[in-house]
Amino acid sequence: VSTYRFLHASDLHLDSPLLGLSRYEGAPVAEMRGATRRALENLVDLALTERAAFVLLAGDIYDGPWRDFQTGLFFVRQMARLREANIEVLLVAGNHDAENQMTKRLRYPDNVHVFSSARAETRVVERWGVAVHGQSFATKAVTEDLSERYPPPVSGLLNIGLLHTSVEGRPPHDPYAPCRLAGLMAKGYDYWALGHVHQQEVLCSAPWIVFPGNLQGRHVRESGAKGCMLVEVDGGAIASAVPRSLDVARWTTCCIVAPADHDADELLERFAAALRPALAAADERPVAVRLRIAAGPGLRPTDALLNELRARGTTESAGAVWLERVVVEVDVHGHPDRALGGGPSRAGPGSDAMGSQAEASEEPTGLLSALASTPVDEELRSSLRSELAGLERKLPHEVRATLAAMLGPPSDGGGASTADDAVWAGARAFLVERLSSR
Ligand SMILES: [Mn+2]
Repeated sequence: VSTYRFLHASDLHLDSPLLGLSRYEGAPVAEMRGATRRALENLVDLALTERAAFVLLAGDIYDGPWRDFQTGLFFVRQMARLREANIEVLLVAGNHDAENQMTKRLRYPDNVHVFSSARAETRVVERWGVAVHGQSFATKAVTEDLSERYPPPVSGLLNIGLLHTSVEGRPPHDPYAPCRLAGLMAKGYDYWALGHVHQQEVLCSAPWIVFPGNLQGRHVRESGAKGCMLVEVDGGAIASAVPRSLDVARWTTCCIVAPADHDADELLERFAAALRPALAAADERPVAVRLRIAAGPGLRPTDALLNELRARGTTESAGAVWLERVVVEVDVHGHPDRALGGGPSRAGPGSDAMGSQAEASEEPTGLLSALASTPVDEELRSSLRSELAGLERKLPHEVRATLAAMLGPPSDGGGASTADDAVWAGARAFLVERLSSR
């Protein structure tokens, strides 16, 4: 076959939580739930509709070891759809799903080839006249240049290198399996199908050296369209490689300047105006928005203001906007930023994968002051409850009984139980101590 298409994707991070989203009434919770799974379904749909010859997955299929087998079962189900259509999948493990990281595993359908982590190997697919060379990560932190030991190209075939790498270092990505761009260019392959960097980037087009970026953005720093590369092969050579969007939700940052008198109506108008282009760019998808407001020192980040902004976002988008966080940037005298909503001081519901974890790099000083000052409000209390309930289900029942005795009966919304307060006080003391010692 001389003309065909294949797909190149990487960094699926299947079942990775979407970070920084606090649930509120009107937010597109259902639409964003399971976004990484929906994006993989979209990839498989694209492979089927484009009649792809094969699919390449360049590492970080999983975010880490599976919490349970559901993640693996879901992946197998999608691979089985490709098997029905006779589409082969070739994949390497990356740093997140390195061989020694995965505590649970399942056998894959026979259309899936996983490259060895022991050495670089070549998989020839006769039907398409292609040789794919690859090696999986054995451990999380692979520091040597794996590409050096990739086999020489097989003459007469289309040669593809499948590799999870930071290339010459691409901060903020961890510098795993670093290699030289010149080394990749000199290898004699036709296409380097890379993974690890979550931003789509074509480093070179002769030969092709490509990061497709991740399949679905997972926090506000992974903004814009996400998807895979659709690659055309014609007469044994790469004819084109174009990005295709597969994500089901977008992340974006909107910036506005507060009116000088901090008039709330005008502030909301400016927010609405900033939202419109972001919504248009997202093409009907739900959008998680971080709003940055440049303001004089008089703008008070109140709960009422946060909810006015949420309400306006919902109105403008018919419920497609999820206001991730509002950051008020005080533009004089170097006052520290103040954050509203989202983030560490107001963790979201812990009972599902919608994301309640704080981003690791968020300001620890902000967290410290939040911990020192935050009274235990109802939102936090109920989020703590659901977090504990989720944990509780996984415990052996004798431990569960002890825990139940410690916590007492759940408060019915209004009442503050002293057991909750004790848990909160303990958590606060622990976190303040750990954060202060840095
Ligand atoms: Mn990754």
